[in-house]
This record gives sequence, C-alpha cells and structure tokens, in this order.
Amino acid sequence: MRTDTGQVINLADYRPTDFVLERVDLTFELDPTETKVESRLIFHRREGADTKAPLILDGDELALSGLLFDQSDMPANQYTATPESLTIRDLPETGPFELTITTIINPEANTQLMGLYRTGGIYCTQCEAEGFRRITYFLDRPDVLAPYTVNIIADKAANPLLLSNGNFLGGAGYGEGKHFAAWFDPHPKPSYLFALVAGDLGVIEDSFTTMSGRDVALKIYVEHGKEPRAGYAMDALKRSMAWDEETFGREYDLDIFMVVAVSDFNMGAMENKGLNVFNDKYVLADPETATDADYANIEAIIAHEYFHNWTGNRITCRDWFQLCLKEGLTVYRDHEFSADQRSRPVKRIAEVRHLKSEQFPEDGGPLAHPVRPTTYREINNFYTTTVYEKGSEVTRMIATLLGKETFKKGMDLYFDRHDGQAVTIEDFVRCFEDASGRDLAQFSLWYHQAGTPLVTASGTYDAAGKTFSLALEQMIPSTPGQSDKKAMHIPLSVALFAEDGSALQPVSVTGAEYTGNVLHLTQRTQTAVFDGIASRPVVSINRSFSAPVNLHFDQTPADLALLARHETDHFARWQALTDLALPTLLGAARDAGAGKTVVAERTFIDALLAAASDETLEPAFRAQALALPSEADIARELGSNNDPDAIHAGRQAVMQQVAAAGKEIFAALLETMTTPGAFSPDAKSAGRRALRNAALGYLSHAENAPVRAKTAFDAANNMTDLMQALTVLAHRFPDSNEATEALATFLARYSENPLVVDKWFSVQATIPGAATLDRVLALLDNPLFKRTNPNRVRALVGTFAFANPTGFGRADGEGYRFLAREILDIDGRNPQLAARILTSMRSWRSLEPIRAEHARKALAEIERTAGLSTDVRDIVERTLKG
Ligand code: B3K
Ligand code: ZN
Repeated sequence: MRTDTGQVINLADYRPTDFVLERVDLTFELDPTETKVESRLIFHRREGADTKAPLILDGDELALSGLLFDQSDMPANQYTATPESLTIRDLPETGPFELTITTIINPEANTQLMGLYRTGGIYCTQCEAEGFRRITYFLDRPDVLAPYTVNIIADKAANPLLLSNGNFLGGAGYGEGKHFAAWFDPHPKPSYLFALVAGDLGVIEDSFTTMSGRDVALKIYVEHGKEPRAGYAMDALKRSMAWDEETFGREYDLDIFMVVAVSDFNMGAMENKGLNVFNDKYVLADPETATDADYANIEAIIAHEYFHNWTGNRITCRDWFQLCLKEGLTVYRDHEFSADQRSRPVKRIAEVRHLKSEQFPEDGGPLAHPVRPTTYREINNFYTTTVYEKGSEVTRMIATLLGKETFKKGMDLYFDRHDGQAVTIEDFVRCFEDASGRDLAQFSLWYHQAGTPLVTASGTYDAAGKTFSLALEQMIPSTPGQSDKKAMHIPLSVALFAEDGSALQPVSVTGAEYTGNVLHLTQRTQTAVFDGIASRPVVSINRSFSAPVNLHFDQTPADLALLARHETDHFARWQALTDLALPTLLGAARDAGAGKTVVAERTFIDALLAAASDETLEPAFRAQALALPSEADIARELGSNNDPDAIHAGRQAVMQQVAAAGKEIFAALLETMTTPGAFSPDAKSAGRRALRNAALGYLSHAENAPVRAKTAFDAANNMTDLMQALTVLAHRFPDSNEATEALATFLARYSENPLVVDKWFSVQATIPGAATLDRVLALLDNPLFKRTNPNRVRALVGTFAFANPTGFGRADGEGYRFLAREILDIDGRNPQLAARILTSMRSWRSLEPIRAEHARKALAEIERTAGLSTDVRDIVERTLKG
C-alpha cells in the first residue's frame, strides 16, 4: 500500500512533458503471481524542451527487471529506479529513441484492484486514474497520448480469452500449452484507458451497423452460465449507439466493442477504449434477480461508458483537474439518453433527488470543492458527485442558456476542434462562446466556485399597474479555501399561473434578461418586473431544476397546491409537493424531538393524495410524489443540531397520518396497479410497480401489521416486488416472525447469486434503530460476508453508514466507532474503497453536540493511526478540518 507522502498537486503547476511519446508496444506474459511486462516506448524530446532534462517515469510499487536503450543495455549510471519512479538521464537531444522496460508484477497479490489484478480466476485491469504505473513505468498522465500494440501470452487452457483495446490483429499457439493474441488500437489514447482481460468467460454476441454503414461486432463477456442475464445490457448498448448517432452525430470508431463483467471492482464501470470493464452488478439482470432500479442503472451505465468513447476517449482531459470535462459532460449525455428512453420528468425528479441527497451535502460540508478543483492530494478522492453530478448540471445550464440548437452547434464545434486532443474546461467553454457569441466568463464561475448558491425570492403584485415584481438575491456560502464569492450567472426557469391554473404571459419583462421562460440572474440582487399581468400570479421558479441552487421562496400552501395540480412542467409539480411536505416534516422532527404530538398539515396531505390518485398522471410520477423527502433530506434542510431519532420519529408519524387519510386510495392502488402478462422491465411497467409498492409501504403504516407485506412477499414474481415486500417486513416489523422467515427464505433461494445476497445484506443494514449495529456485527461474521469483495463491503458497511441515520448515528456513538475500525481494516487492503466509505462522515458537524463529539473522536482515532493510505488520510483530514 502506498502510504501518504503528503504531496499536493496544483493546477497552476501544470506543464507539458519534456518528451513526446510516439508509440507503445506492450507484451504481457501472464502468470498469477509473476507476470512479465515488457514495454517498448518510442519517444522524442519535445521541441523547445530543456535539452538536459531527464525523463522521469511514474511507478507505484514497481521493481525494474530490465532496461534497454535502442535495444542495448542501458548503462547503470544513466538511470535510477525506485518503486515510485524511473529516472533516465543523458537522453538524445533530437530524434526518436526507444526504451524497453521490463517489470515483473504480482496480480494475485493486488488487493487494491488498481493496475493488473485477478478476480474469480480472470486477469483484469483498472488504470484510471493512476493504475497504469502499477503495471509498468510510464508517463502516466492523461495528456500523453499514443497508439498501443498489445501482445498477450498466457496459458491456453486457463485463458482461452485474451483481450485488449482496439482491433484484433491475430493470434496463434505459443510454445507448450500457451497461446498469444495481438491487439492494435490506432486511436492515440492516454494510459488510463488501457485495458487487458484474460481468462475463461462466456459471451453473448450481436452487431451494430453504424450510420456510415460499418458493421461493429458487439460482445459482452460474463461468467459461464450467466450469458442469459446479459441480454438487457446488450439491448441498452445498441440503443446507446443509435442514440449517440441521432442526438450528437457520434459514430463508433473500431471494428469491435467489448464489455467484460467482473465481480470484484472498485466502482461501477470503466470506459477503456473498445474494452469496457464493468462491475457485474451493472451488466447482469433478469426479472427474478434484478429490480427495476437495477435495470435502469444498467441502461444508464452502459450508455455512460459507451458515450465516453467520444467525451473522454477521443477528446480527453489535459490533466486530472479537468475530470469534469469528461465526467460532467458524459453524465449529462447519459441523463439525456435515459430521459429520451423513459419519462423525461420522472427521470429529472430522480436526478434532482440524487443531486440533493448526495451532492448538496458534499457542497455544504468539509469535503466541498469546485467542479473544476485547483488542488488535490489524491485524485481518486475527486471522483465525486460534485465533479459528476454538479458537472452535469453545469453542462445542462449551458444548454438552457444557449437553447437546444446553439448548444448542439457548440458540441459539434467541440468535437471538430478537439478530436484527438487532451483539453481543458476553458477549451470546452470557448466552443460554446464561439458558437453562440455569448460571453460565458461569469457563467464559468460554476466551475470554479464551490458551494450551493442560495437564491432568495419574494414577489409583489401591483393590481392597478398590472405588474408583478420578483425580487431575487443570491448568496454563495463560503467553502474550504474559498470565502469570497462572486455573483454567478444563474438561469432560472420561471412561469406565472393564474388562480384558475392557466398560464399568465407577461407583455414584457424588465430588470433581467428573460428569454424562453428563462430569467437570467446575474447580480447579487436583481428585481425582474413582469408587465401585463392581469391577476395575482402564482409563481413557479427553477422549473425543471434549471439551476442547482437552494431556493427560499415563501409560498402559501394554497399556492403550492395550485402548482402541484396545474404546473405544466411535471418536475415543478413534484417540487411543489415537496415544498408542501417539507415544513410538515421539519416541524414533525422538532415536535418529535420535544416529545410533542406531530400533526401533518392538511393541505399537504390532500395534495399528496390528489396526486397519488390522479389517473391523468403517469404512475411513475405518482410514485415519486408519494416518496416523501428522506430522513437525510430533512436533516439537510434542518441544517444543524440534527437528532436522527427525532427526524425518524417525526417522519414516521407523518407517514402514519398520510396512510390513515389515504387508506382506501392505497388499497385501491394495490388492486389496480398490477402488471399482467410476462415481466417487462420497460419504464411504464416499472412505474406501475413503483406506485403499487409505494401503496404497500403506506398500508403497512395504516394497518401496522406485517400480514399484507407477507402476502406480497409470497406472491411476488419479480425482484422489485419481492424486495419491497422484504424491505417493509424487515424495516417496519424487524422482530416479527414474518420478517425473520422472509429473510431466511430469501437467502435460501438466492444464496448462490452474489448480487442478490448483497441485497440481503443491505436490507438488514438499513433497518432503522440502534439495535441494527448488533445485527451488522453479526453479519460481518456470516460466512457469506467477503471482505475482499467491494460490492459486499459496500452492501453491508457502506449501506449502514450512508443509509441508516438512526442505526449508524445511534446516540452512544458506537456506530461511528464501528466505522472507524472498519475503515482501518479496509484501508489495509483497498484504500480507494475505504476512503469512499469514510465520506459517509462528511456531515458530522451538523449533528447535535453529543453525537458530533462521538463522531469527531472516531475520526480523530483514524487520523492518529500510522500508515494510513493517501486516500484515507486525505479524506479524514479534510473531514475534520473543514
Ligand atoms: N471513469 C471511470 C471512473 C474511474 C474512477 C477511478 N477512481 C468510470 C466512469 O466515470 O465512467
Ligand atoms: Zn464516467
């Protein structure tokens, strides 16, 4: 493990390499514990570079076993090799030269899952961000692009499959029991996109004919026997390829596109050129084992990795500070894809829920950083929701500001101008400035200023003058390292409605630019005056969540109820329902904390039930409406002095009252929202299941008995229904025989399927209440708990810490101490995984003082430990400091 070196990398220090890499020729002789890697590199000194500068190649835990210069041994006094670097001096001032570097690595011992490692008997690589340097000494940075040839030699029986990036050149037998394969990737790429996979896997095959008529072979590799479960991923892949041609004019550029699913993987998936490697959780699905959410995730992630081929691979990042250049943009592209494949407003609601529950707390806590950071200690800690999801929102705002057509022009210009290059956010933004003629300097602050802006709005109506004035003020909270913030360019989609729900169109708007319903807030305070408004308007602000801001706008419950019923933007209807729910939920948390009776506001209950039973609305939307803001949402809105038990009790009491008032509606939904016929994962059917399952959840509150959920558990014929029934049983009635039996039945039925076993761990890790910690401790000793498998660790330890506020956050602090022990244990094997799970502590300062002190001590315990990885040290120090 690489322990912390304390080294800080700054954007301001960026400079190009002294040497230009022309081509890469790699030969792997695979062996589980002694893989030989021979790397032939052709370089020349960059024009204008220091003629004496040495070549310094990166390494990580490497040992050099051979070094040739133009095929002859390199004199020992001309180089220095350490595990972290290889420095070569006295290299030619001009002209190309060749280096041949040999290293021996041990894939079996690689528990970090970075570089070349083994999973389930398969050789597999993960090189982003800095994993390639664990394979061979290299200029391991994204602005060093070259074409790669890869030769793989391995035992034939154990590794019938030998895969790498690009197109297959050929293969043949190679000595006793061995064979080899050669691959060539003509598209210059950075090392982080390198991939190699070898082993014995099953495959499903298909093909895609591109817009210019080229046939591309499509292959998805999975463990033998799991082939039928890869069909949905293949379908999603073909839809993604067609969509990128239709929407962005982007055509695939190799003869083959491969996806390999592996079970030990640190994240979701990886966009290696032509050879995507996936966590099998985001490939494998069938009705019996995957939920509707799993299907939606597979579709989104298959699309995301495929879309990277243009946004990330063909055009890549100059340095890792530019990560959002590829990630924010590619998330935007996959969001748009899913919106087109499914229901746009429902997709938008899901995106905003995710943004608010994951990114807003990050932006409001000690780990806050700009979408384009300027400094880091460990780049792996910057694959965050800020870079990804806020980065996507920033791209979306560009589209909103410019309009669809001009945005498309800007994207076309970006693809034309920068294909084959490693570029910056400034290069990206300039394309939109050039395409639109608009100055985006102020807008660019979205990349540079951290913190979620707070927009405060207030309206006044002048009946005599028929004018409506909307006063707006923006405030950007201070964040670690950034206290003075400038006013930002915030695009707010605004519409006015009359009391009867009809739209009110202003004759003119002064005080702010207002184009196509978008009001441009560019100053700290600004008042927009809408002329020609015949009656008092009900105002809808930030429709479709046009800007990722917190909005304070005092609206009466009656006005919100009107928007919930009449807004033409369905996202805004959901927002109005949420705004109606929040005061009740916040009040309920306070009342429950003070031992007072909780009373839910009637307008809110009526509006919620009206939406739930409105048959003109799609079921998926109605299900979203019924899913009240989560306990984490309530904590975020309360902001400080949070008591998770009070928040939970208050929310449960509100659920109870909604359930009592809507009992008949929920019973009817349970009867009618069925999905007859064969199972289909399509969005419509999934929406019906979601609504029916929401009703089942409420009925468990109305009836306060496990009977109905048990019946649903027994009757379920798909994983979505089965999981919801199991969740209701385990969470609402954890001590009942029904819950115990259902958990046992579930495990007995699926113990051979690791992805379903993960669900079994997670559903128990999220049972509310202090007692769950004991259950989690017992589960750690369960023979099915595999510490080396990231999905399993996330399913139990991660889910407990991230998604169980009352269990993890129990008042005596035992949950935090448990996490500290686990983090230290995980860090010894897999620093990236440990650091990621540790971010669950990021909101510790907003806890009530006793819990906050327990949390701080647990963090300090980690901080004090010697030998921490860079990853964990970086997170723990920032979490304590910020
Ligand atoms: N680019 C990868 C993430 C790599 C994470 C490295 N720690 C997956 C993706 O965003 O598509
Ligand atoms: Zn990505």
